[in-house]
Amino acid sequence: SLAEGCSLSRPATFAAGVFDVGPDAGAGPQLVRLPDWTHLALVVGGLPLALEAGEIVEHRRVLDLRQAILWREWRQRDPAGRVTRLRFLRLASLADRHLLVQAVLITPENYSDTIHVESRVEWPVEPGGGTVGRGAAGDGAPDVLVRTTSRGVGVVVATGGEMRTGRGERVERVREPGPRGIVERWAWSAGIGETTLLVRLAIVYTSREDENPAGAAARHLARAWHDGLERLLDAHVAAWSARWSVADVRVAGDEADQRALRFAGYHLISAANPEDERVSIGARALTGEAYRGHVFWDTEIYLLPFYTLTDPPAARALLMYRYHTLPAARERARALGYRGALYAWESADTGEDVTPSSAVTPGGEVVPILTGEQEHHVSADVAYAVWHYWRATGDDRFLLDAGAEILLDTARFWASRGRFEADGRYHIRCVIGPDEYHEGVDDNAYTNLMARWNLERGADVARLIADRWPERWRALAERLGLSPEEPEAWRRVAAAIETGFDPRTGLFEQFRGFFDLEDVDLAAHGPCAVPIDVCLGRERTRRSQVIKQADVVALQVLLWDSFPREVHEANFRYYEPRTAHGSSLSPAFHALAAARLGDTVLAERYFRQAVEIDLAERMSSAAGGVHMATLGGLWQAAVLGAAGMRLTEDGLAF
Ligand code: IFM
Repeated sequence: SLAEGCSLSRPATFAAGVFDVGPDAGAGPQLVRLPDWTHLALVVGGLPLALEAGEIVEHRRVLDLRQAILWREWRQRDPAGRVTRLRFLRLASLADRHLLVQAVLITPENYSDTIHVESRVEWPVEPGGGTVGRGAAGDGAPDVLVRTTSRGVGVVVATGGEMRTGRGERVERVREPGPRGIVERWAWSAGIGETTLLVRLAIVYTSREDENPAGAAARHLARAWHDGLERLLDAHVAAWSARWSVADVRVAGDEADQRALRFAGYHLISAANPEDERVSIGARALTGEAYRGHVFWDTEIYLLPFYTLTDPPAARALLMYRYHTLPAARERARALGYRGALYAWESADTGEDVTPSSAVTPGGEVVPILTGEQEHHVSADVAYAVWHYWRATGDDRFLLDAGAEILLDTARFWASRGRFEADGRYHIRCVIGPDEYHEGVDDNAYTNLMARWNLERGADVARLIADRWPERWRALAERLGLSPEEPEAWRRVAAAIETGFDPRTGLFEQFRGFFDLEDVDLAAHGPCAVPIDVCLGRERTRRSQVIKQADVVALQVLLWDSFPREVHEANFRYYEPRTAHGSSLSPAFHALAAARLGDTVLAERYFRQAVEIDLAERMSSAAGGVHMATLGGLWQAAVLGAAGMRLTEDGLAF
């Protein structure tokens, strides 16, 4: 979006963890649209300056990934022939998470005239649901306050601007309440070739961090002004430099891949906050409204490896979010008649399941969404991330204070989710695996094998803590009501879990009956402008072996060391041609698996396919925000795939 707005601009500001329920209560909570702090109206000699008025002489926006600054260079010839040059800078500080900075240099190139600049910080016209706002004028008073109605969270956006001419003279500011917020105005007679600088700071505080967000914001704003622009910029750039020094991936010989990995790193670094363990990262982080800011398994499976290996405190905070939402996961399991903890398929601030119950297809049909009821593998995915974080970092304190409880209660869930049946095997019925084209399936290989893994790690962690920290174990077991026999029973369940593995072919059947479904030749089907389930129709897709996204392939990626190479080869070659990549999560994991199998050509093809999701608008969904799982998957494809990095008992191996 552009500061002065245009017909395509749709600015939005979100704060992690600030949700509200909209008028459509059935749709669940969504990230609250906060006041747009960036808005500026520019008027030259009575004419508004806009890209759409007059002639664009030059216009370039650069997202500086190294310093995390958005630069904009703009030269506009207005309808009266006046050429104005503007240079903008905008950032959200990594050194100070409350601080947002905007600076603009304005130069009249071929004229002298009066220029007016107006900033308006207002609560949105279409607030997220019942969100209400109010404004107050005057320095030191809260600028714009938004209060979420369903959650009662208050958000204060305190702003202020300062303008100086090239001669160092301060331009007088008029500050007053507007109809929905605060307005600041400057007007000066600009001499030809003279550059004027406007600096604006915005401070965001929520009642999540401070009981009195207005007071905290006002104090913070005063401190920031005292520090001054240069120090604020230096601190931000230094914070980014520190993060890049451990997170950068260098690619020799391919600039496009290099840029794609830096783009991924930029968004991954931006999205995490090691200081807040009450929030996680939504499918699009804070970059857009798709999925309403909800958190999926994407975080634990696609993003966590990046954080675990480059920023353990951020990884820990993300896992603590799952610890704090464990009560909701326990309640969900209990409500559905299971034991232990079943994490929400879609989670927001409380950890309750907030998956919408229906959606409208591109053809206008209202279809039920069953993932909230049936996509249970998320519990094993959370456990998987906990275990790997602990293995990589040796953070015993986290394990004892939080991680073990997650591993134990998710294992307990799996021991209650399925049943021993007449064939002596343990079956898990009526689930949705990662391939969401097939609903209500039995013995999904991904779900069952991840459940098996979860049960085994649950039993392992019980034994480990009982041996190494017997006192802690006694307290934990008592609190969870765990008898000494229970973890041993998990091992028996794990040993009996149906895997769908056929030793003759080396294949896992994606779910029971999958091999009997119609085999559609996707390659022969040709390009399809819409997702394949729309092309074939939902019914036919359901009755076919067409797969939405990496399912068995995702299992391979996660449990790579559990299977011999021939099994990987057989499964990848079977499932890859049947996968339609209807989810943005899919191509990067295919790149990773292909790279591990040494199929460089296919790995590169999938890597580029994943890159194009955000950098070439391949799935026509970029307006909803960047696809965080793709970006985390790209990092994994490069580091764990192409570079072949693995964590072994002896440390890192390549
Ligand atoms: O979590 C994913 C899911 O696997 C496929 N649909 C999109 C979700 C959010 O990215």
